[in-house]
Amino acid sequence: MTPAGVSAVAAIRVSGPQVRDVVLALFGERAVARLESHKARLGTARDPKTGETVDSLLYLFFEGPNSYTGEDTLELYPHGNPLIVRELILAIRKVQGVRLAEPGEFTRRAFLNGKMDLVQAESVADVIHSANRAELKNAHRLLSGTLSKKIQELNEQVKDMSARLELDVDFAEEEADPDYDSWRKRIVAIGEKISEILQSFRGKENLSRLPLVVLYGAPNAGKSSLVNALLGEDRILVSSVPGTTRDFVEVRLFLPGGEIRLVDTAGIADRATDELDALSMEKSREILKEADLKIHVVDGCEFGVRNSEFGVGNQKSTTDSDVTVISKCDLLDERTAYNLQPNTYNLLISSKTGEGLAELRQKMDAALFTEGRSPEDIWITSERERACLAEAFEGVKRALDLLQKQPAVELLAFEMQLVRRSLQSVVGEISSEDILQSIFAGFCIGK
Ligand SMILES: Nc1nc2c(ncn2[C@@H]2O[C@H](COP(=O)(O)OP(=O)(O)OP(=O)(O)O)[C@@H](O)[C@H]2O)c(=O)[nH]1
Ligand SMILES: [Mg+2]
Repeated sequence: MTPAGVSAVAAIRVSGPQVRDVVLALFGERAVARLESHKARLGTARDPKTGETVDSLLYLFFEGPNSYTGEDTLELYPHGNPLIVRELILAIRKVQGVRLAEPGEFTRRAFLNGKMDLVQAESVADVIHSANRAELKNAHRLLSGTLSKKIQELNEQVKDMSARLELDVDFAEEEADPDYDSWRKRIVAIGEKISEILQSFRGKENLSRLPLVVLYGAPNAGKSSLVNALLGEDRILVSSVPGTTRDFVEVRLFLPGGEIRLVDTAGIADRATDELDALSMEKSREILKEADLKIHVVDGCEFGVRNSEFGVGNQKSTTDSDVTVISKCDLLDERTAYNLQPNTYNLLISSKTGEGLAELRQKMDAALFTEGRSPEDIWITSERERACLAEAFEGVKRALDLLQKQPAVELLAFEMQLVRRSLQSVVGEISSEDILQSIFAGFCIGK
């Protein structure tokens, strides 16, 4: 369950009918006799063949069906030394019938054993890979079955309708003309609900893609100092010599809404002093093009001077940045600060005193993460779910078309059956081996 590498503790999951055999092999007969569901125990795991100690560790047993997969499950928490983890896995594999899990196999089993439907199973990957709070919240909603419930309700409505339509087919001769208008209304209502979910699709391409914020400005403006101040540590070299930063430097920063990539660039001057300088500036311009948010850092001292000498209009490049900050405000005397025009910048900041940093964080957060913050929002992220829903929607359109042109109960019943099948495949009531294969192949091993 945990990635490779050294950690305090690692976690390994074993699932299936042989779990008790694994406990027997690692911990002996008494451990099996004392095994209790949902209870953790401390034990010494030994290699079943050599009897050598692998590690002393905590293990946790879940008796099926009350487990993640619905089968007997064992979780082991050895010390996070890769040597131990490897040996422990090798020891477990010496038990007859045990093999390594495939990516997503535990979740796949959970689905096959009815612990969750396919929408929920797919959302597990979203829960793990969501890059910000809004996405994570949505993934949790999907996992809890909020969307599944909506689809099941639709499914019930279509099922009910199909049943009535089929009844009409059977008794067509005895009945008066079917009430086509009321059929139409019901189909329209179903179509609207399907289309609502369809339109909520946002895809996964943004999932796990961190927003990019780029700081830029003249040499010596205080960009690197600002990154350090935001990080709360001296990560990037800072000096009073203009042109200190040559390459762009990327760091990760947590904002309330999620994690971002923050890039410090080489200062951009009007004119390059040498070839290296020109290259640095070129790199800065390149990365700026990819930015989701551009922050222009303007040296407060410079700004004050320029301001009085040339007027505010000289700050030409402020217009195409999203946020402009005036740096080093601790150095500004009152007169200069007073003369600054608030409409040409967004914030006064000081990396030295910390002034304005909280506001800057807030501005970045608002600019990058406000989307999808409304509490009731839920959206689908799975291409597969969208395709099934689109199919259902097409069916609805065909049914409505029929009603308009040449209403025939048999044909209508047939179309609604197709709609129902598409809805069923969204939640996985109908699914094929191929589909399951492609869904779970993208999962992590151990999930
Ligand atoms: N008093 C004060 N000095 C600052 C502040 N921010 C930066 N400085 C100083 O300004 C100088 C330049 O800072 P840097 O952070 O290296 O500037 P930069 O924009 O990264 O410069 P380049 O990498 O050369 O483009 C250093 O001497 C810093 O100590 C601040 O908020 N207050
Ligand atoms: Mg710098």
